[in-house]
Amino acid sequence: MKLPSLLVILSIVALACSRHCTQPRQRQEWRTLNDGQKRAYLDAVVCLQSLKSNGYYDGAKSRFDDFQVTHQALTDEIHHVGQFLAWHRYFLNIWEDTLRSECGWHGSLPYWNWSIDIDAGKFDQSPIFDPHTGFGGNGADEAYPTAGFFNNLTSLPGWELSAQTGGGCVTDGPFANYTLNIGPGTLKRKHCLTRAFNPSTFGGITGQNVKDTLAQYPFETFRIKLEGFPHIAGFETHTGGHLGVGGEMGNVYSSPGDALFYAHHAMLDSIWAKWQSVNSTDRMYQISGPSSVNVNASQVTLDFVLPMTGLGDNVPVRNVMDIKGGFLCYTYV
Ligand SMILES: *[C@@H]1O[C@H](CO)[C@@H](O)[C@H](O)[C@H]1NC(C)=O
Ligand SMILES: *[C@@H]1O[C@H](CO)[C@@H](O)[C@H](O)[C@H]1NC(C)=O
Ligand SMILES: *[C@@H]1O[C@H](CO)[C@@H](O)[C@H](O)[C@H]1NC(C)=O
Ligand SMILES: *[C@@H]1O[C@H](CO)[C@@H](O)[C@H](O)[C@H]1NC(C)=O
Ligand SMILES: *[C@@H]1O[C@H](CO)[C@@H](O)[C@H](O)[C@H]1NC(C)=O
Ligand SMILES: [Cu+2]
Repeated sequence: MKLPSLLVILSIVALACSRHCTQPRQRQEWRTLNDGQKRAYLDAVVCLQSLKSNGYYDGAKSRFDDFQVTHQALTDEIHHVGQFLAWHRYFLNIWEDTLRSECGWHGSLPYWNWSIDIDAGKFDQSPIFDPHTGFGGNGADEAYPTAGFFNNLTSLPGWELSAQTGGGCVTDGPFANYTLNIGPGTLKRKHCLTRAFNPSTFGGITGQNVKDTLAQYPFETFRIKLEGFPHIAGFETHTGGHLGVGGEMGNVYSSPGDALFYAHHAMLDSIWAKWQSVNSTDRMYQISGPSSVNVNASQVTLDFVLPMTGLGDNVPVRNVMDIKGGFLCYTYV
């Protein structure tokens, strides 16, 4: 055998091995981390906020902004479409990788099981809002010029603005006093991180509603139930978590400005992974739904390429279907 062809074979073998997932990262529920692990994650996020932007978009100043601005720019292509879950899964993975590679963090992305808090009737007292070992609490009780889910809160059925508390800047925890450069909504304006807890959305994130979501079949009804509005009126897991926290998290464009976004979406991703694992032969590679919000859009397929505008490579949906497939390598515990 000639040397060049041997090299080709060796590199194919090496590539196949590197794509093999032998030690998946263990993504844990927030409250199962010890205080040191919680701090390490929050410190890594603060680190990302202090690193300089790679300059993908005007207006992004930090590496943290790079993530938020990517989501903001792509919002109309990645929500209310068949690739909604796939895109967010991939986005979270880049976030997790970046915290590790650029901020020296050694952990796995934590998820937030809000059902534990809702079912106990103690949303406000969730350890995830702890000022010292969490993300800080509700916004101050004051009006702040922030934009709602579609830059217009009143357009959401079931939304009771009167039930809202807070609304102003978050005043404790690691992100108090942090100045966001991207958002609110589609804007790029310096502002504080806001939250506005709203119990009128909590029905979307109960343990029962997670069960009801998992019971959907096929993928088409599952993804519609999970994403919720505007496919269906009222609140589901996706919208319930976003608008239950409210403020920046309540805006479909700029929500990654609140680091809770990643813990919330990891929970949604875990629900999808659980749904897939019920019968992976049948469900692992099920994907459907329109590939854009345009009228008569074609159906999304496994070959549909997820846009990442430089934050990461653009990859086909197929690559992110299996969380232990090799391109991705993690699991939920
Ligand atoms: C989330 O919490 C609910 C309510 O306690 C529980 O039934 C469910 O098993 C939990 N799920 C995960 C993935 O932790
Ligand atoms: C907000 O929604 C209401 C009710 O759907 C609508 O009348 C109003 O024009 C919207 N405002 C903006 C700024 O989009
Ligand atoms: C935020 O700023 C205020 C006023 O400067 C200060 O009192 C407070 O300690 C700061 N909070 C944090 C968490 O840095
Ligand atoms: C899983 O799905 C495959 C393919 O559709 C099917 O043949 C099989 O019976 C399913 N297994 C179970 C346990 O439902
Ligand atoms: C969508 O498809 C329908 C039925 O084929 C057609 O009548 C309509 O003109 C199409 N709309 C657009 C915007 O392409
Ligand atoms: Cu999103």
